[in-house]
Amino acid sequence: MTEALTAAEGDTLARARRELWQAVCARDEYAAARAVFGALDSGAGTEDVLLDVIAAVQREVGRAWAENRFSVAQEHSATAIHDRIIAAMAHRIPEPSPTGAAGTVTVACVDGEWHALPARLLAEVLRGRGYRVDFLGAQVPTPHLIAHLHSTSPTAVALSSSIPLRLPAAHTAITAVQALAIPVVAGGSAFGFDGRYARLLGADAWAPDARAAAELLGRGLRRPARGAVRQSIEDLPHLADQEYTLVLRSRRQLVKNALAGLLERVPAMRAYTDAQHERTAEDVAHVVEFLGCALYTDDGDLFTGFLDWTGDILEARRVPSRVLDPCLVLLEEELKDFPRALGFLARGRETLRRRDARPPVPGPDSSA
Ligand code: B12
Repeated sequence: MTEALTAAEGDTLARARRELWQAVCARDEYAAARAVFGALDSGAGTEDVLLDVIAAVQREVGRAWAENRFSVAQEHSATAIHDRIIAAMAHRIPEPSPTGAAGTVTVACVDGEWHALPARLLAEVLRGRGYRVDFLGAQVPTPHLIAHLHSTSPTAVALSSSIPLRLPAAHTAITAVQALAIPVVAGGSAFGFDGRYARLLGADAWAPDARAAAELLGRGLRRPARGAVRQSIEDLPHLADQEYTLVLRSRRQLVKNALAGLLERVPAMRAYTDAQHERTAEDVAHVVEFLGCALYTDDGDLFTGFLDWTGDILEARRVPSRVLDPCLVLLEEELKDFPRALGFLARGRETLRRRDARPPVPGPDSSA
C-alpha cells in the first residue's frame, strides 16, 4: 500500500476490496466493475486499484482455492473477471507517446508459464507510469521472444514467472535476451520471496512487486555487454554432475515406475476411483518435476517448500501429507546413484515427518 495514501483513499480501497471480493464470490462481473470503477470515480489512483484491490483480491482467490473454499472453476471465474476488468481499465489510461516517455518495456511470461495475470498487472502499472509496454502474455517460447526482440529492441525485458518449475526455462530466456544487450528484470513468485532465483540465474534486476519494478526501471538498468549466450553451467557449475539432465530425461519413466510401485505397496490405492488415480499421477509427476527443479538450482528448500505447500493443499482436503512418503521412498530407490537427489529426498522425508508430528489443529467443533 502506498505510504502517501490518505485515510479517505484507504477507506475507498478497503471498500472496493470488500465489494470486489463479494462480486467474484458471486461470479458477478457487473458488480465487480461497479466496485472497481466506483473506487476510481471516488478518486482512487489506477495503480492503487490494480495492486491494492484487484491483486489483493486475486491473492485471496488463491488462498480460498488452497484452503478448499473455492473450486478450480470458481478460481477460473474470478481470474477471468479480473482479466476483463483490467482490460476495461486499461482504456481509461491516456495512451503513452509512441516511443513511451519513459522507454519501451517488453513484458512476457516465461515459456510454459500460464500465470499471465501477475504480468498483466505489471504491464498496466508500467503503462500508467508512461512506459510503452509490449505485453506478450502467457508462455512465450524463448526462440519467438528473441526473434521478436530483434525487431523491437526495447529498453528492457520484464520476465514473469509464478511457478518455480519454469526456472530452467527462465534461465534460458534470461541469457538469450542478455546476449542481445537488453537488460532483464525478473519477477513473480517463482523467483523467490527475496529474488534469490533471479540472482542465481543472472537476471540484471529483480523486484518483489509492480511498484518496486516501476521504480527500479525508473532508475535505469545497465545494458549487458552484447555477446555470446552464457551456458547454464557457467552460472550453475553443479549441473556438471548431470543429475538434473538425467532426471529430466527419465522423468516419464520415473513417474511410471513410482506409480506402479505405489500400486504394489499402498493397498488402499487398488480401490481408488479413476479420478483419484489421475490426481495421484499428477501429484507424482509434480514431485518428480520439483525434484528436477531443485537439482537445477541446487536448492533443497525448493523441494521441501513444495512438499510443505502440497501438504497444506492435501490436508485442506482431509488427506494426510504423509501419503507422499511412499513416493519419495520409491524415488530414493530409483535414484540410488544420484547423491544430490538422495539428499533432497531425505530432506523431503524429514519435512513430511515433521509435519506428521505436529499436534492437530483443533477443528471448529472441537470442545477443547
Ligand atoms: C489464477 C491462478 C492460476 C491460473 C492463471 C490464469 C492467469 N490468466 O493468470 C491457472 C488456472 C492457469 C493456473 C494454473 C496453475 N497454477 Co496457479 N494460481 C493462480 C492464482 C490463484 C493467482 C495468480 C495471480 O494472478 N496472483 C495475483 C498476483 C497479484 O500475484 P503476484 O505474484 O503477487 O504478482 C505481483 C508480483 O509477483 C510482481 N510480478 C509479477 N510478475 C512480475 C514480473 C517482473 C519482471 C517483476 C519485476 C514483478 C512481477 O508484480 C505483481 C503485482 O504486484 C495463484 C495463487 C496466488 N496466491 O497467486 C495460483 C498459484 C500461483 N498456482 C499454482 C499452481 C500449482 C498452478 C498449477 C501447477 C495447477 C495445476 N495443478 O495445474 C498450474 C500451473 C500452470 C503453469 N504451467 O503455469 C500455485 C503455485 C504453488 C507453487 N508451489 O509454486 C499457486 C500459488 C496456488 C496456491 N495457492 O497454491 N493458476
